[in-house]
Amino acid sequence: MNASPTGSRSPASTHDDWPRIGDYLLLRLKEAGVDHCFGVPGDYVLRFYDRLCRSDIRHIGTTREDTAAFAADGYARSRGLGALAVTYGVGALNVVNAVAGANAESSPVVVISGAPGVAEQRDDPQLHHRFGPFRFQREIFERITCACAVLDDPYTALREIDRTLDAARRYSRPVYIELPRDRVDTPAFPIPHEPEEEAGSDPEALAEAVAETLALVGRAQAPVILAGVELHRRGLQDLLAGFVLKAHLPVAATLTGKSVVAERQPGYLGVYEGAMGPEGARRVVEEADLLLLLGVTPNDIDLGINTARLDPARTVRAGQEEVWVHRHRYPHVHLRDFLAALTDAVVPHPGPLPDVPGPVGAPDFPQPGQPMTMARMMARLNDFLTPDMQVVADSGDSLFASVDLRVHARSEFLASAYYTTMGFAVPAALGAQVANPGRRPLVLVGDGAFQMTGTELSTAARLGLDPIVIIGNNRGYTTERFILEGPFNDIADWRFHRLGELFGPLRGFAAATEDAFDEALGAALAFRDGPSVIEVALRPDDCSAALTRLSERLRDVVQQSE
Ligand SMILES: Cc1ncc(C[n+]2csc(CCOP(=O)(O)OP(=O)(O)O)c2C)c(N)n1
Ligand SMILES: [Mg+2]
Repeated sequence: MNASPTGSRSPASTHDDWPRIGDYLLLRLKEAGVDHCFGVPGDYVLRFYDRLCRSDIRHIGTTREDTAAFAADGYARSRGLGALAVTYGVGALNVVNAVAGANAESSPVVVISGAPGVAEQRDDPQLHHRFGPFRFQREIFERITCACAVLDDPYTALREIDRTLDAARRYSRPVYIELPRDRVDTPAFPIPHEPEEEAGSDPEALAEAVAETLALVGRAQAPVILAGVELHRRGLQDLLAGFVLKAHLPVAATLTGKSVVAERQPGYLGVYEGAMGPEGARRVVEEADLLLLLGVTPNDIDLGINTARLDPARTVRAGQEEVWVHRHRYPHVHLRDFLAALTDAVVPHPGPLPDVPGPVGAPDFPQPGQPMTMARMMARLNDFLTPDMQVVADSGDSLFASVDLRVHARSEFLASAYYTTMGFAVPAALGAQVANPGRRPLVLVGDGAFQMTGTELSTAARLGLDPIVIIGNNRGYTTERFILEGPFNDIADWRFHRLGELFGPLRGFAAATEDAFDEALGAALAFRDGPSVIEVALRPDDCSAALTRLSERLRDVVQQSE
């Protein structure tokens, strides 16, 4: 769309029965299941904030804009759409990393940015927050979203709102909507909303792909399913669960798809991540004579920094809109249709499901006075996890170690697992709990990542939310230490357990030993009136088994590229 004010028409002043642009945007968001909008106000977006506060959508103020975007991302992963509203320049540019992450991770976040009014932009003045031609901001977001609109023209604004929101849901990716401040209250031409017809699967290609796949499944001795993140983003978890049950096949998940299947069900193998993942899952997946890759995105994290051994000659791969059976490609076959048709026709596989060790608990915990380690913490958390919790992990060892956690039901593990931005977990947990108050977040975060966006804990406290935040304080960037040690990996040693004095009301605990950790965890579980912070003292050189495997691999990569 043309962002230039010269191309836009004047607001229609006489059409008082036409919806106003800002109100229509809010209405359509509400209809799409968005009950909350995160963000920080500023003068270019204040008129929209005024409409927001009069609407059925609740504003959740955050301490920064990037955390608003992380929160909207966490919200979107639960609700199917999340929204944030920020001011021009200083606000919008602050969200670029988080929105790029949502784009990389297929999370449908709606970025609403205020902007100087169309009339104000006309003479190209030097307005505050400007950083170049006015179109620059839209151009930046064009690279990290699937659709952009500048609502400068009242004759097309409503259609543009519909188009962008449809795109966010259809492609499960972020969109950008820029609203000049003098267009918020402008009546706009009410074009009827006609959602774009989604092209369905090609019936013949679908039938052939299903027949070929089922013939292979029928002949295979040891077929295995590998479930990926696309199943979560398209809301296909129930379909997958039905297929797994009827086909009677073992199933593993990728790290980005972790928890897309219930992790405590029979036949669940654990996370497969090549040589970086747990050995049990690796062995069964790599020894399978037929592997069904469902919704798997072949990124380097899921492929264990290219240590995965997946032979295309033994693989069926179903992506969003195509299926590969060995090296034959079936275009225009949608994942949903493929999975549904497979489920209808599959014959249960005979034979027992492989016996892979379940979650590692810690029956001998606590050893009084014993210093905490990452491995023991994860083992203990496996005993404490309850079905009403969702685990939110930040980048760093929190993410890698959580490979060994088994969450209960499906879709209760949130992370920036592929884009791996630090600072995701605390704000994403805020968004996830606002979206789904019935699920209590268990946040796993390193001291470094917490120092980036931990201020959002104060928002959780303000809202009376009760996440349990476990901060692994290893006094620095341990993940980086294992790849390349240097003084740049040391950070300030905060007294995290005293955050309540600043961010409260919240409860803080310091846990250096196993008995202190158990006591803190018990008290945190019982405290439901606000957040709990458990600061776990770790040695700077302590790490999970998964991080040891990863860093060996990354060290090779870093040294090879020198
Ligand atoms: C925004 C961002 N900056 C830098 C990095 C690179 N990085 C990856 S892990 C890491 C260290 C994380 O430290 P901490 O949160 O304390 O976790 P730990 O590794 O100590 O478990 C860094 C700096 C990143 N992933 N994201
Ligand atoms: Mg650290």
